[in-house]
Amino acid sequence: MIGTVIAVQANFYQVRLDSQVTLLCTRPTRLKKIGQSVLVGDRVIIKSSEFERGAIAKVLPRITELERPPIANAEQILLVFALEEPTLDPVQLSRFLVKAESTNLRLILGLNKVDLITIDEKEQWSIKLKNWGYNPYFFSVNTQEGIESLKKTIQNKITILAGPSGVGKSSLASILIPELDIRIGAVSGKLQKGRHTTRHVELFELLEGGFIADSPGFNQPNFDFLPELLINYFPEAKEKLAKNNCKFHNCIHRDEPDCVVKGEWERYEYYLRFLEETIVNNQKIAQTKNQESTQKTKFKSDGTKYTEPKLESKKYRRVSRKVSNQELENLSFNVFDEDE
Ligand SMILES: Nc1nc2c(ncn2[C@@H]2O[C@H](COP(=O)(O)OP(=O)(O)O)[C@@H](O)[C@H]2O)c(=O)[nH]1
Ligand SMILES: [Mg+2]
Ligand SMILES: [Zn+2]
Repeated sequence: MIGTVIAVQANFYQVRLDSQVTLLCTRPTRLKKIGQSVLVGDRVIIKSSEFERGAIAKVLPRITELERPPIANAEQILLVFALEEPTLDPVQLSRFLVKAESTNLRLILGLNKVDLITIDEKEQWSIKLKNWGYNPYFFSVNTQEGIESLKKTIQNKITILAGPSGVGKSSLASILIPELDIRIGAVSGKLQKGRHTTRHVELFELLEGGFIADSPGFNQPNFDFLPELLINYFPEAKEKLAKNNCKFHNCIHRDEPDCVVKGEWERYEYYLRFLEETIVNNQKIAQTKNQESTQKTKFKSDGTKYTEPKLESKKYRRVSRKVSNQELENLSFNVFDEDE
C-alpha cells in the first residue's frame, strides 16, 4: 500500500493511503538505523496492517524537501494576502514574497477580499504586480469569485498555505478542506499545544485531491539566507541578471560600479532595505555561533545558569536546535488556528 504522511505525532505517523483511508503507522528501527527520516509529505510504502496499524517499509524518493518547516514533496506555496481589511502594504507583501521565493518552491500569489475593492483598484494592483513579476489570483472567499481557478492551481499537489493574520487563510481553508473542522477539533491536550509550535506541520486533504500544508512559518518573515542570494528573490531583478552580468561576480548591487541591477525599478528601495536587514541577520547568526562555540553553559548547585569558556572551541559547529528554535519563534504563523 502506498500513502502520504500527513502528520507526525511522537513516534507515530498518520498516513493517508491512496485508497482514502488514514492509517496510524510506526517506523521500524531498521529505517531509523539507516538514518532514513520520515517527514510529513513523504510518500511511503506501508507493510501489512494489523489492528488498523501499519509499519512504514520504505520512503520513496523526495521531489522537494524543506527544512523549515520540515516537509517533503511540497511543490508550491500559496501566499495569501487581502486587498483590503487589512490594507495591502507593498513592503509587507514584498517581505513575504521574498521569504517564499527563498524556498525555491513555485509561488502562487492569491489576493483575497476582491469584493472590497473597485475594478480600477484591482487593475492598478494587477499592473503593479506584473511589474514585480507576478500574476496574482484575485478572489473572494465571501462571494466565491475566483475560487474555482484557485482550486485548479492547487489540485493534486502539496501546497503550503502562508500569509499574515486576518487575510482569510482560515476562511479559505474551511471551504477547500471538508475534514478541517473535524481534524482541528480532534486534536486535544498536549497535541493541541504541539500544533502551535513552529516546527509542527500537518497536511489536510483537499476535496479535489492534493493537500494543503498548515505549518508555522512566515508571519514575520526574517531573512536567514545569505545577502548575495537576496537579488534572486526579486523576479524583476533576476530577469535583468539573466540578460547581463554585473562587473563583479559577487556584486550585492548596492555601491558597486557597472552594476546591471542598480537603478530605476519600483522595488529597488525595498531590495536595499531588505539587504541591510539580511546583512544584520547574518551577523547575528554568526555571533551566536561564535558565542556558542567559545562559551559553555553550566548550572550551579542552586540551579542558576552561568557560562564559562570552553576548553576547545568548535568553530564550525552548527547552530544548536535551541537557537534555531528561538529564531523560528519569530516566524511563527499558524494558518488554521483561530487564536493567532
Ligand atoms: N470582505 C471579506 N472578508 C473576508 C473574506 N474572507 C475572509 N474574510 C474575513 O476576514 C477575517 C479574517 O479571516 P480569517 O480566515 O480568520 O483570516 P486568517 O487570519 O488569515 O486565518 C474574517 O472576519 C473573515 O470573515 C472575503 O473574501 N471578503
Ligand atoms: Mg487563521
Ligand atoms: Zn550588481
